[in-house]
This record gives sequence, structure tokens and C-alpha cells, in this order.
Amino acid sequence: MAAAGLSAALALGSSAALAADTYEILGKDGKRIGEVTLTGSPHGTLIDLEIAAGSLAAGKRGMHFHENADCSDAGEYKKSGSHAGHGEGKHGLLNPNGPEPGDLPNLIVLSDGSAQAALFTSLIKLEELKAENGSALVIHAEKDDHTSQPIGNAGARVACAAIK
Ligand SMILES: [Cu+2]
Repeated sequence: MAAAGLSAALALGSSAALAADTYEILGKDGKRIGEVTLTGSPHGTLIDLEIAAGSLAAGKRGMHFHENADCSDAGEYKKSGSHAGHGEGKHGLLNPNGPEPGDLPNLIVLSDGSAQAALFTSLIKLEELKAENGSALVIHAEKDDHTSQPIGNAGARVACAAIK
């Protein structure tokens, strides 16, 4: 009985040990507009994201993991670098030669400027996102067409969450 209880506790312990981390998302002026929680799985990363009303322009907005955990250049977010795992000609979820590990579906921003998303990527793991220079979740001003190079015509970078 005690042994069964212990093994049940161990089994619970191992699933509870899956890492989950929450990071703040900064908007165009560098102020916090929401947060993203990333949960690591053996097969990829679960993404739960919430952005407050009035934060972004309504519509589909490109969203990717970029290669550096640096959102210190507010409104530009160039310091976040290229897409995580960037490869020449490989951008896009619809690209026959792709995708890049940092590619994600578009974020849909509602008419009040808020957004919520719960999605899963099997293209990259949480420990890979946190390794070395970390990474950043970056939201763009335009829709990602998932085909054009190098960023699907997604335009400027308008929001950034540093992940490390
Ligand atoms: Cu991007």
C-alpha cells in the first residue's frame, strides 16, 4: 500500500516536473502588454498567451521565436535577431523547403486590440528556446503568409518577450 502510494506520488512528481515559465510581452513603447507561458513537453512547446485590450492592431499578425532573449530596443526589437534556427529559404509553415524551428501560426488580434492563444509547436523544445542566448517571442505588424522569404512579409516587429 505504502509502496503503491509512493510510486503514484513519483509518477505525479514526474509530470509536475515539466517546466513551465511565464514571460512578459512588451509592446511598441517597451511597456508590458501581456504575458506568455511556455510549457515544455518531450515533443515540443505548449504556448499560452494573453495580450490586453488596446495593445495591438486587429487582424492576423505574424509571430515567431527569434534567436536572442533581448527585447531591450523597445519598438524595434531588432536585437532579438533572426528566427530561431533560421535557414536560408526555409521560412514558412507552408514552405515545402521549410519550416524554420521558430515558425508559428499567425496570432489573431481581436477588434479591441486584445489576443489570446493556446497552441503547440513540435518544431522547437523549451530547453532549446532557453539555451545559449535564450530566444524571444516576437509579434509582427503584418500577417505572415507562411511562404515569402525571409519572414513571410510580416513587416516590422511590434511586440517582444525575452525567453531565458
Ligand atoms: Cu519574426
